[in-house]
Amino acid sequence: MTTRAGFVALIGEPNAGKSTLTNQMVGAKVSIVTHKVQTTRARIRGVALEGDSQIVFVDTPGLFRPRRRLDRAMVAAAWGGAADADIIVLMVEAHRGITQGVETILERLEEISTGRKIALAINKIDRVKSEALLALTKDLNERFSFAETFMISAEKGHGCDTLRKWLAEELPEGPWLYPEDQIADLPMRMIAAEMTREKLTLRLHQELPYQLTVETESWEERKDGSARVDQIIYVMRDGHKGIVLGNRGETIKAVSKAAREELSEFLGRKVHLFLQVKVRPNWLDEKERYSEMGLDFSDGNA
Ligand SMILES: Nc1nc2c(ncn2[C@@H]2O[C@H](COP(=O)(O)OP(=O)(O)O)[C@@H](O)[C@H]2O)c(=O)[nH]1
Ligand SMILES: [Mg+2]
Repeated sequence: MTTRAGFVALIGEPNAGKSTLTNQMVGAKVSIVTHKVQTTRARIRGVALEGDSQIVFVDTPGLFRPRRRLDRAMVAAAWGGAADADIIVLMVEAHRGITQGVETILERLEEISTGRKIALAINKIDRVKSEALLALTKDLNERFSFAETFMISAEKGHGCDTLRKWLAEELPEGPWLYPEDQIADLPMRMIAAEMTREKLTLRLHQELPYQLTVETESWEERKDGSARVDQIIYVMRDGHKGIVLGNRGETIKAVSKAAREELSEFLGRKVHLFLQVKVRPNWLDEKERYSEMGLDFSDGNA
């Protein structure tokens, strides 16, 4: 039996649906998803099997014009993910079409295309009429010669089987890269921190989600089979701490409950989750915070 294996990097603007597609392909939630842009901060690998192929999806942060150190490190991680991959899939939102952001990405595709195929996935087809899709496909293929174009709905799963089968055939022959039952390449402490960050992002408004980070401080396996997980939420200002805690601690309680339930379901056992909020005005400039997120601090240098 010839096996195939390799990396497929998903790139695109923030909110294109990269994390949703990763989860859809893996069949489990390994990457957090929200309606807000720039939710994904690091490169997250989700593993899917298709026939004799093991496809490792590399979910990347979105490609956008970076302003802060964290933004720069995120964008560098996204391009880095693409440059290391066997195949790249550019995701474009069907209803938004060729935005300025998409144009900027298209301009840089040529330079990373050597030695690898680049496919186009037009996502969120559930939001548009099919006539619009044909025009968009044509337009995009005139700007870059994609190896193949797929029309998908990452959320509903439409077109995802076709895409997965194509990727499975295109990957190089070789032994599998991960054990058969592994679905993600991310330490559990980080997945747990991401779950909490997702719940925070869903509850907090405007810029606040971008100004905080979550770290798993300790993880203790208990004799009764449950786990005790302690996490710290770093915020930048006292005022932010108050907002994260909420009136009489309501917000943090709700976040903690939602994160605990999700983590407990993921692990299939009981979890005791303890959250603590700390004010750290300069966390965005602290090297250690970046390594905890799986990002390269020096990539953020201007
Ligand atoms: N209607 C629709 N929404 C989608 C689809 N795929 C993703 N979304 C939504 O788009 C938003 C951004 O998705 P996400 O996966 O976080 O995008 P990312 O920033 O590229 O990782 C979320 O609210 C998703 O639920 C899709 O196929 N159809
Ligand atoms: Mg994402």
